[in-house]
Amino acid sequence: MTNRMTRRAFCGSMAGTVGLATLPVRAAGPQTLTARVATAQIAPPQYAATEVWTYDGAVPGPVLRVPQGGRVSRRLVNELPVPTSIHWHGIRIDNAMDGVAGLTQEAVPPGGTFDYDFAVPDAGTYWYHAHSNSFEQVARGLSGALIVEEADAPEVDRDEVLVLDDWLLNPEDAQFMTPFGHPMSLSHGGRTGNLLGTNGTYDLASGVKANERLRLRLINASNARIFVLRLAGLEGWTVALDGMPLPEPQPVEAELILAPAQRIDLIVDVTAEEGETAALLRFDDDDQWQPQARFPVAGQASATRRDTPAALPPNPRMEVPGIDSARRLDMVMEGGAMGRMSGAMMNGRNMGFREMAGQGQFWALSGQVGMTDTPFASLDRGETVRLRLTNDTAFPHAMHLHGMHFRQVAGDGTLGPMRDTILSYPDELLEIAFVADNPGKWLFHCHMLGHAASGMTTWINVS
Ligand SMILES: [Cu+2]
Repeated sequence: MTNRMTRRAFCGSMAGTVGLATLPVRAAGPQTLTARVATAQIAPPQYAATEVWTYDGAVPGPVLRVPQGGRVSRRLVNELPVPTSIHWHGIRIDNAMDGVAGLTQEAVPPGGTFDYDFAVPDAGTYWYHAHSNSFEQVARGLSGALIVEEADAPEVDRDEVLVLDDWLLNPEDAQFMTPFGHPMSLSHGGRTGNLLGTNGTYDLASGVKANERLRLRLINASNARIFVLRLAGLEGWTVALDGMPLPEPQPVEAELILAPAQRIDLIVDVTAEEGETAALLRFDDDDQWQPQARFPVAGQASATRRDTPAALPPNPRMEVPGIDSARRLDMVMEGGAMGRMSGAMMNGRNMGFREMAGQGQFWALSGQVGMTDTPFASLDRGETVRLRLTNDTAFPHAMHLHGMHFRQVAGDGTLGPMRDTILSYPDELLEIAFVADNPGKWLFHCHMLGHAASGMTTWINVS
């Protein structure tokens, strides 16, 4: 005690006398996020390091944390050899900051910068990623977590961000297989990796204590993989989807499905005992449950488990009123391998499927391949919209709306949880509803990024 006191007094006197004189003045200017080439040991240690594209040298990029209602202010510095931009996925953002190259901004050329500065109205788990040639840039590593913290956060012992990803590497040299837009993956399920991992490593292990309470923020940053997940030695609740709180915590009893770009917030207790290993398991390509992330248990946080957690505080503007009188829209997803589509409109003319395929395009939304000058729909600011989505393809698609969250409309008219990305299975008919309360040009696209690049991208206008 005496020792500590003495040291403290010493430090105090240092700060009082020398500190002011020697502390460097903090350089003026914005905080940066630098996109640059680096190497990372994402494969097991017997393999070489992989050349990756990063934010600030790391895969995934740094975890950005900001209080709800605060601002994210970052200068993107592009040190990549190609143009890029950053999309802040799931943030109900000012349109000019949405980061979609060619729609909301010009791509930032090599050597260039762009100042992102926006408010974050909603607490929750979000992420940021490249939105310029995304199917290549995200696959090379350009993504990271954006955590918006509740003023009144639930009580947990630890808050862990788990960015789930896969990488398609050449086993000979552990470098990315190219091309990123291989026609076979574009026209089928998309680019899936042969190495899976979490937070940039193939075998994430994070020590925990028995009965410890964790908040796990799962983010699927992969190009096209639908993660099927299960808990082992962990028991708990889903408390938020795509950043948005559920009205009540939902006990995790079945498998969790995490489509590309989706997020799940869990609050879990470590029920495994000391010496055991708890885990987040995934259902693997070879039909086995494999650890996606491991949690070796050492020590004990408490003798017993705690009570069910309270729901997260709701975010603003979560209601979707007036669905009975809403404007109705219909969209059909078409194309792909083994599909029924014979052709679609592309670059202003009707094209046969074979000719489309010759130009690397395989998909259409309601008969239109990719972006056009006119939006799929022009919406009045504030109106409620119901959009029916028919999946007339042989593949699942994870459809993402920028700028606004939506709720699924069930057959009986009830509304599901609020999300920004919804998984649609082959031959399925889904309906979503949202309030078009955010003005601007908003992308609506498949988040299987190869699909988005080969026809499954459109946009809506809200004014
Ligand atoms: Cu798709």
